[in-house]
Amino acid sequence: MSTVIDSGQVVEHNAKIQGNLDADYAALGGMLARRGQDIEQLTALAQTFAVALPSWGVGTGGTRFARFPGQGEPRNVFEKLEDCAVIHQLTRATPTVSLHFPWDKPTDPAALLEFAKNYDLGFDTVNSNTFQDQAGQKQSYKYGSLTAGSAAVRAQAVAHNIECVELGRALGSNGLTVWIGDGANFPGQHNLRGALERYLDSMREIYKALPADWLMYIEHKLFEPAFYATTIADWGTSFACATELGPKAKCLIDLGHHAPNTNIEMIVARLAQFGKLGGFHFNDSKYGDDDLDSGSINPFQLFLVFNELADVVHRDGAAFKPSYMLDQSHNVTDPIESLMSSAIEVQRAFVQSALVDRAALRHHQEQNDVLQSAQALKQAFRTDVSSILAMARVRSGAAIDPVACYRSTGYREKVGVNRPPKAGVSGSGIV
Ligand code: PSV
Ligand code: MN
Repeated sequence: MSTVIDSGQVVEHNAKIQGNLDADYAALGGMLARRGQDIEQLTALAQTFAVALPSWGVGTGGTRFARFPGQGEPRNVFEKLEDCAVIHQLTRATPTVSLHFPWDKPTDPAALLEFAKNYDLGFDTVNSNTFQDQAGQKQSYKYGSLTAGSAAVRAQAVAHNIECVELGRALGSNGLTVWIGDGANFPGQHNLRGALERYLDSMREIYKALPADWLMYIEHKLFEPAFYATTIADWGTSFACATELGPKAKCLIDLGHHAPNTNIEMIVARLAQFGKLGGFHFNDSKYGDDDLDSGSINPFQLFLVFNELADVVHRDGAAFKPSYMLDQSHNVTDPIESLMSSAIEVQRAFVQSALVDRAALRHHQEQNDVLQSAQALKQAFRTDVSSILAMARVRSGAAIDPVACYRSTGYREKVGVNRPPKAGVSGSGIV
């Protein structure tokens, strides 16, 4: 196995601050012990956490308007994997990458798989793209893809998704995420029911092509690029479609794809209750956006989502394994730093949710002791588990402070020299 960053640099970084971490860890351990909680168990749990990286997140995105390219942006899928390898090396929380086709389409999947394995990376769910036209494509998606009125357009979109499954299979993936931008910008633009009927017909074709051990993830999004009626706009439509398609179809929740103030943790509870919660795209947002770093705006919401997930594990056992992925891409921070921070924030919520005393919470709920019920959650959320996360990283061979360690290596400056930008080419995939 190779590492992108010299592992000696990580050891050197850790050595300088290990003493501080040990002191913080001992203090937190003592406090948790008084609450009857074992810090060692929590650290071991933190070490099991994994979230997939979005290949498109290591480039700088355009968010809503212009794209401001960053220094040393990856120009192809191999360079994207190098950046992902840095993130995983320094956090040990991101062992897989979610690819997006055709942006990341490999000419030789076996060589790409080998390249990834050499950096101790694997491939998570693959993503299809029928939300923009690609060079050389016969039909245009301007008026829809899987829902289009034209049978030829739909056939092209179905064939692309099936190709994604084949590519994913060659890369060891076992899931296909389907997000379509289809919808209408004006009342009357299309028949609302007809569009969904065509979507289901197309999805049935893709479903038939899924290997036995694959899942298909249906990702809903309230609006954008359609501004009047997005075909798969909400979890209700997603749930209905997943139910209609069969057991291999599940719903994927992208945290940013809801109206402000939507109770996302309740959507989590509902989908889990009915066996259709497939996975997540983690990010944060304040308005209708879906690209900010996890936990940067509403960390309590992220905690409440994980609180529901912990409740499902408590009820159904560890067999419940939804797919965790990050989905973010903006252009004011170094994407490697932002993705490391996001992975750690999601891991933080995961560990905090394990601090909730479920028996006590249940007791307070049964007694209708509303204040204590709320406090049971707040106490867990307010507990600073940073030293648990850092200790988990050290024990897994990662960095105590991934951002500081990354900056000390000068990686960004080095790739800035080795990866001169190509005029007019967006390496990120997002325009
Ligand atoms: C759409 O906004 C989305 O969340 C989907 O997951 C896409 O695949 C991804 O962003 C990249 O455009
Ligand atoms: Mn998404």
